[in-house]
Amino acid sequence: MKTLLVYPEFPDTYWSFRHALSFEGKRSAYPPLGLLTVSAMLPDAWERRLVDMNIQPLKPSDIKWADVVFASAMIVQKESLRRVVELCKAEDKRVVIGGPYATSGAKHLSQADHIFLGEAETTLPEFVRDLERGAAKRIYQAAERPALSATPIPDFNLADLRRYSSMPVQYSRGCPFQCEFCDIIEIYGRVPRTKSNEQMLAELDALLRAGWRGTVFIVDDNFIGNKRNVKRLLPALADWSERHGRPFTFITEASVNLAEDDELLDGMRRAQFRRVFLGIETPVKASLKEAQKGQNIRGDLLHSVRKIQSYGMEVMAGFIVGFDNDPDDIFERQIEFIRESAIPLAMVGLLTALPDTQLWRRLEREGRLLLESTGNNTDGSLNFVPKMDATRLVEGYKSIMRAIYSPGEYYQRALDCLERVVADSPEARHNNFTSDVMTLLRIALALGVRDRERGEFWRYISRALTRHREKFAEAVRLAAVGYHFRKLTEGING
Ligand code: B12
Ligand code: SF4
Repeated sequence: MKTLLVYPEFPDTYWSFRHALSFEGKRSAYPPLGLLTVSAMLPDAWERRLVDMNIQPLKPSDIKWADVVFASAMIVQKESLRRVVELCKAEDKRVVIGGPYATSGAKHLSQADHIFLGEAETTLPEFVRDLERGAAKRIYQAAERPALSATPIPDFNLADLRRYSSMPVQYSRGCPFQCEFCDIIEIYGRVPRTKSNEQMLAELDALLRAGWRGTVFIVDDNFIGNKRNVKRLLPALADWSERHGRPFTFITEASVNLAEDDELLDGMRRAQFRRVFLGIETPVKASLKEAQKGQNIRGDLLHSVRKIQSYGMEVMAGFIVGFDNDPDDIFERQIEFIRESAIPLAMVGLLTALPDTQLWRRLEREGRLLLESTGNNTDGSLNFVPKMDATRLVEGYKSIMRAIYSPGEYYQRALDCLERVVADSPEARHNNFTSDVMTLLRIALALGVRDRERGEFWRYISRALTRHREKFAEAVRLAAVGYHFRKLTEGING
């Protein structure tokens, strides 16, 4: 069976990092882990090819080659997915779809032959058996959420790893919290399931064998969802890292209560975690309460951020405006918080009701739902009727983005972050010396010569060199990412 695995295109969003990636000569941040995992679950005898449309076009010859096409997508890729399905059906190919969008938006994908709802560890082997006896069903949904012991090592070799800036691995699925807007707990459940230490280390071995060095993103929605197991993993991870000469630097996502646990923080520092994404959402307690985000109300959020930074980890964070309880001065308060927290990468979005979430159900009951979300919470579109005047909300949102990504504000946060985050060794590098120099030259040319804000760039670089010479590579990386965010902000502000 010739199997074509297709990952549809993302729009140009904050998360695409496209403007920053081009400096490194890369087109995309991560290969599609869902499809690499699905590929590893297929029978050995099946031939496979991957087309990640974020780095290469889907050619008619790819479709013609295939007997069956597997596609995976998030909601934000839905338009591209729809086109992929149409193209493949025009060639009369069997099309199988899965992933988060298929799970929550399957009703819109009527053209696909087979739809996988949720995780595929138990349903994919069932589908292969059904297909072989000519009785494959249209919908596959697992009766229960699978234990991750059934998850194989992803087929990393299927992707051309050199085209990406980082590699993804997954340790756990699910999160114990119950934030109202969150679809993770609907898709992956509230009981975090983890892989074993052996599974995780085997995945890292596989990445190492595939030639990878550099950043590895542990894509869990909440890496510390199962604290007991994570505390067992971290020493093994630190030990693996030392034995292999620290080839990887880790990034992950975690809930804010990470700051309450020194043992975890210390374990993460030893295991080479350098960046962590937190769901902070808002400094307004009434809005956090409305979002059922009790874990963010317990302590002082600014203090929590500072504490995590003191363990050598840069904090990135998500922020949201549009809660019913947001006060009139919410926009100024978010700007102030982001400034004081020294979080360079602040992903501010408008509240979005994703399908099948508690928020979706409440807004539906209240008659406030408008349409399905675009999936991109930074494009300035609202899919529900907010309490605040909608125009004021969207304008206020844009004003936050303009303020926090103006060069002066951004570079100051980056410098404050470099000051606070002290790591005991440099980050693992993916590129060799020559490509590092090329990257630096491209950044200097774009930000230091062509950009109208070049004065701010050189002021930042000279301050970074005087105060944080040993972190020069970090300072340059932050400048590149800041440039990406500024370019997109200019886009949403017209
Ligand atoms: C890594 C990640 C990213 C990476 C994507 C990298 C990449 N190339 O894949 C980055 C950081 C770029 C990203 C960005 C965004 N992301 Co994202 N992301 C994730 C995250 C944390 C992990 C994805 C992953 O690798 N999972 C591990 C794999 C193994 O799991 P899986 O994909 O679910 O695959 C399993 C099954 O679904 C199934 N399966 C998957 N595909 C297929 C296909 C077939 C044919 C079959 C049979 C089965 C199958 O089999 C697998 C094994 O069981 C998920 C959360 C999560 N827990 O999955 C969010 C998530 C997918 N992202 C989400 C969102 C909303 C976004 C953004 C829109 C955020 C934003 N507001 O801007 C952006 C959009 C991207 C862009 N450029 O604009 C949502 C999607 C919601 C939805 N219903 O579609 C999720 C669920 C998180 C969330 N709740 O916010 N993301
Ligand atoms: S902490 Fe994050 S992953 Fe967990 S329920 Fe809240 S938003 Fe979802």
